[in-house]
Amino acid sequence: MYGNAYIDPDQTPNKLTQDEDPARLAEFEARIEGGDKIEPKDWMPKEYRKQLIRMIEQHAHSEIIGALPEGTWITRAPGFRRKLALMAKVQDEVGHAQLLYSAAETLGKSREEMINDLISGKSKYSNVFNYPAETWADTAIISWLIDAGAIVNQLANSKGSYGPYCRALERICVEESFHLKYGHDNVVFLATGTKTQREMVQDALIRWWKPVMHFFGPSDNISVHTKTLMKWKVKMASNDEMRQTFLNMYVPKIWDLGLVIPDPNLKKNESTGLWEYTEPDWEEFKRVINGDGPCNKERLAVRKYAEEKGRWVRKALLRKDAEYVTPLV
Ligand code: BYC
Repeated sequence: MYGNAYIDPDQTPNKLTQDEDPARLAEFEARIEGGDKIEPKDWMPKEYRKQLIRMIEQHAHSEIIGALPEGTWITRAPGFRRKLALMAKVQDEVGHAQLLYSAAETLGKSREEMINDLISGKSKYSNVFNYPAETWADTAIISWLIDAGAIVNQLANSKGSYGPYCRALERICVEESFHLKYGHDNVVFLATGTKTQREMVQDALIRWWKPVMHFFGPSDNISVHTKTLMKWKVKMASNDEMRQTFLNMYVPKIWDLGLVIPDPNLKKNESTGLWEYTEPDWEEFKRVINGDGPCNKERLAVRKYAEEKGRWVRKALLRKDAEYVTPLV
């Protein structure tokens, strides 16, 4: 376990707010307690701003990088209808990134800085997108189970305290619910298909189960930011609570399809109502989110390429480079 490596004594809630005006802080916290939305021009503690930028920026990066594993299958999708649906989904994910970058920009960090921090490896993005989509069945599992996990997280947090993030999440959830149906349809098709198709989807589930369990973040006893973020209603449930909600909703559906989840300890404890499972390998999680997963280098290389090759378009749009601008006569 890497647990204590994460605990930073400067991150305790008292230390985080001790340099703030106590009266303003109390007023701010009372607003949050009363269910108000905080808007960009409102006063907010520095740490609230910093935490929101970190989380929304990571979320935006996850959407834009998350378009890549499935995106690699557009040219190989089985059939024209599936190709169209996958293109629309991937396009949606990139659109989510745009919404989220805009929400993060309201807090004072420019999009350029955020993209630079992504490409340089300074900012994180979701662990799951550092794994390859080896077969078409992997894209089905991603669209079903990762989108499902994202909806669990986003639906809860859309009721949170920061207005622009909540509004972006509401809209994203509507689109994600189509992705979930699309993913479910693909998984059902494979799971009820030929022997080869059933084996393909079973193998994909085996590959993705571990990253999916990691997706909700480290267990509550070792999560660094949960306490502060829940106090300020940025996160509306803890990592373990979200993982439990997901297991409760989706394990029965997976079992209904006759698929085997690769965890012999997975079962619902009927007396507590909670799912029991093998503790995820948090050392592996830590390695992957810090740059040492199977596809980290490839993912960032693609983003870097897109950034460099698209520079002239951005310049032209911003009219910073006359060479590319059609004169308005
Ligand atoms: N991956 O204190 P903790 C999608 C980091 S995309 C990577 O618990 P927190 C989709 C965490 O950042 C939707 N890193 O953190 C797109 C922290 O490191 P730093 C993705 C993770 O913030 C395309 C450290 O671990 N969803 O749906 O309280 C196709 C300690 O963690 C992860 C979002 O981004 C992770 N999974 O809680 C298909 C949701 N988990 O920053 C689908 C927005 C933790 O101190 N984010 N870390 O260096 C959140 O809700 C929260 O940030 C988390 C983590 C629940 C993920």
